Amino acid sequence: MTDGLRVEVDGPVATLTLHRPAALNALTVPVKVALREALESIAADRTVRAVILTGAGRAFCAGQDLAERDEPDAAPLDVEVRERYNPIIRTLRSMGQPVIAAVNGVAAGAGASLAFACDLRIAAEEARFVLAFGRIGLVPDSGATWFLPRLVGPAKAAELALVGDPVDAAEALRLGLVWRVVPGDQLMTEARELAGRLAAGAPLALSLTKGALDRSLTIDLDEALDGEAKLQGIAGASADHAEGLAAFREKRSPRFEGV
Ligand code: T3D
Repeated sequence: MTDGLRVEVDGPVATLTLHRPAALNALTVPVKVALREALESIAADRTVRAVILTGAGRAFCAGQDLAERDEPDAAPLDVEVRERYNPIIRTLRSMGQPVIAAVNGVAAGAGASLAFACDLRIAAEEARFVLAFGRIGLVPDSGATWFLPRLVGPAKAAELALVGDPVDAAEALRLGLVWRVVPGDQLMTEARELAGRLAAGAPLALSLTKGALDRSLTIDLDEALDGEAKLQGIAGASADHAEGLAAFREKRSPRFEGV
């Protein structure tokens, strides 16, 4: 536990908990630095095969800590976004492991963006998403303008970003913004169960799939087909593919090693 971030590694699953509950886990510079460093460290750790990102207390994350903006040495906003937020979002997308956002409560501003940048979202019934940027005269950042149209389509994205009404868990499920909604006291159990399933998967194939999905919306079908063939060549040459075939033949669960 350091700088408002708790990092726990349990076997192949790492859990990162934003931990400033009195401020709804708002993001200070130390928290952003700690989160970036933790993600980069996990990205390089082949023993970690799935990641959960959640928040302590009643919130997932209230976005930028607004108290910090009053500090005389606060960085200009463009610098803060470029140097502190964007590397976190880039790492979430470039790391091979799947990342689950366990959205335990309100996710506002860059807190919502953090959840959108994860691969899967599972929400507590109390969760809500608030595109709070406009209320304080800012634009959505940390990837919100990129992720939202991909997650919910351009019309709904415009509604969420421009009108800014909160989206509760039931609506988020209806929109496809979250994978599942569960009672709050079952959230981490469900998230760990999902993480365990992902961690038992073939790491190389999951990593290649994650990258292919990210690229898919900016390339045409021919490029996607060529890309899939190339990736299948890589996955098909892996020991994990041989293990998957052997497990199928022997009617047992595969034991993937990530090679
Ligand atoms: O600035 C840059 O560097 C650029 C990057 C920007 C990225 C961004 O994230 S901009 C958006 C920043 N976030 C917000 O504007 C959200 C502000 N918070 C809210 O709108 C509401 O707090 C919530 C909708 C998230 C939750 O509402 P509610 O009624 O459940 O809780 P509350 O009573 O408003 O807040 C509880 C406490 O958390 C309260 O402190 P207190 O009075 O008990 O001592 C409140 O001040 C504190 N808190 C909530 N959000 C933040 C925060 N403290 C600092 N920063 C926050 N973002």
